[in-house]
Amino acid sequence: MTVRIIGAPTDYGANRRGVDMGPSAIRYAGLAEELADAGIDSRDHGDLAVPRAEELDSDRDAPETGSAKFLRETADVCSRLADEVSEALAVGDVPLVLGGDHSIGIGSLGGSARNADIGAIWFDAHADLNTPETTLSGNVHGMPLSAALGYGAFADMPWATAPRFRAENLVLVGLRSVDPAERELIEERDIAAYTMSEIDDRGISAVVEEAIATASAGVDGIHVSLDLDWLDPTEAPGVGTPVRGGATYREAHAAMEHVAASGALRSMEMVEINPTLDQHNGTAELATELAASAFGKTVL
Ligand code: 4U7
Ligand code: MN
Ligand code: MN
Ligand code: MN
Repeated sequence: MTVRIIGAPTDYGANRRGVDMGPSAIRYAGLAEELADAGIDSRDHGDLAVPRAEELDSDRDAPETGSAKFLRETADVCSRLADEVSEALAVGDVPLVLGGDHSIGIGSLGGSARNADIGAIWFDAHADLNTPETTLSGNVHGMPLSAALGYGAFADMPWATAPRFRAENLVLVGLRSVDPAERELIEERDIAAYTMSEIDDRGISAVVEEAIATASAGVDGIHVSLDLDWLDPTEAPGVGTPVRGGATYREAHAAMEHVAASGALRSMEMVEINPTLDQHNGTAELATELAASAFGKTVL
């Protein structure tokens, strides 16, 4: 197995600038070395070209994109990202996408689901299920799952992954900040969702084992999306939308180790690292360790 590293340095989807430096920070933290030390082969395919917000004439609130800021630019990056991800899979590599804000999940899911049926586990403090109609912020990093599943105004978008990725194979893990409209959608579409309280009560291993079973049921493999704000801000301060009460260092590793043991991992992404808010690149370093665990690093 070769892990193919693909950088997607976007910040279109988030309010706070700086998350576009995520891919550099993760590489600088030693991703390639961390994987190599764990005996995991990797190849870095560099970054997608992403025009800076400053060079675009795009109006953040262009009427045709409604309340989804930079939707056209996001769609463009995500369609190129989907191509890269599906090309990697076509030659037998496992794509590891480095964000960037979480809107790039649209491209990762789209590429992973192009020639296979997939499930997804979304490790995140947030549900990322807003639509242009329900969003309170207009930020697309809060909407990638609705975009991929074709909800609301996203119904007619070309990037919808249906029927190869369905809500019944989506599992949200680590929730502690969910908007009212997202709560309704989770209920309405019967999406599997685990809050931090449930992790407190049942333990991370039981929750993640169940999540893997649900996500992988009847599909070819799973996409793992790791929003670093899933972790507690004491462990991962370098994120744009921190929420207290997240996963611990050890819980996060245990979760990734279960992912590795499942043998179901098809593609992965690590998103939302904002180096301008980080402490000594610690959040990016943590991301490199978690990637190694997800791809099968063992101690003995
Ligand atoms: B992230 C939010 F309103 N729900 O839609 C929104 F709370 O990718 C936050 O998970 C979204 O970090 C967070 O803007 C997106 C908000
Ligand atoms: Mn989040
Ligand atoms: Mn997210
Ligand atoms: Mn965020």
